Amino acid sequence: MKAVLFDLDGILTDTADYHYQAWKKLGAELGIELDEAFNEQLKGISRTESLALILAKGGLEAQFTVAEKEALATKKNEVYKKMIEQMSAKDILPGIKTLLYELKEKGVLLGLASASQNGPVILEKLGLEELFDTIVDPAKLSAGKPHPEIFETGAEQLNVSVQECIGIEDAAAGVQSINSAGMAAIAVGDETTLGAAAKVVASTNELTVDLLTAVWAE
Ligand code: B16
Ligand code: MG
Repeated sequence: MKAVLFDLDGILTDTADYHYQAWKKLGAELGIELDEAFNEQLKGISRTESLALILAKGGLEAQFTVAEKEALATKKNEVYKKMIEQMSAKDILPGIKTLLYELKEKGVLLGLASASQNGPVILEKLGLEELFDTIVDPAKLSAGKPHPEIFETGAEQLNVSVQECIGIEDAAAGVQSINSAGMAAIAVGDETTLGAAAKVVASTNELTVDLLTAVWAE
């Protein structure tokens, strides 16, 4: 195991809930009600694709021009950015900091494979930016999760093969992306939605170097 590629929202920190609250607010303004089950589909996919799914849910996809959709996505992002303003190291999910430091100590490379364009800002707020050897820029990808490109690019940027990497995700689209890239996937969350991963754990606390090494060696 030479490198670990981390998803951000839902793995390093719980921004997944902020995304949900911000989309819920926009949905309410448009008369579209979102629930947690629907929100599972939004995890790991881009802002534009999330908006498309929400508008489709309300049967409103044909009601807006491209420019109007962009404005709606920006509106959601402004709400989201307000929500993340106060974030700090206290918002790192349990067990993550220890895991990152232990991996670093062992010389394992760390990469961020997040669909979020806010990723670098959040890493900085969490005080984790210096631990990461690379960040994939989601704006430069031709296809987002579940396509493998984001994880393949992470491996390329770190100069390692996909077989030498582990990918960690909390979203079904992300697990599919890792699997399609040919990496071993570890998922955090519910076995029923994330069962395609090589290993599913209930909490980030269970992510240890030993667990990662065991999954990689399988
Ligand atoms: P932004 P991840 C993803 O991040 C989120 O899971 C997803 O809900 C969000 O829409 C996407 O980032 C884009 O985020 O609007 O900040 O660019 O889980 O891949 O780290
Ligand atoms: Mg995520």
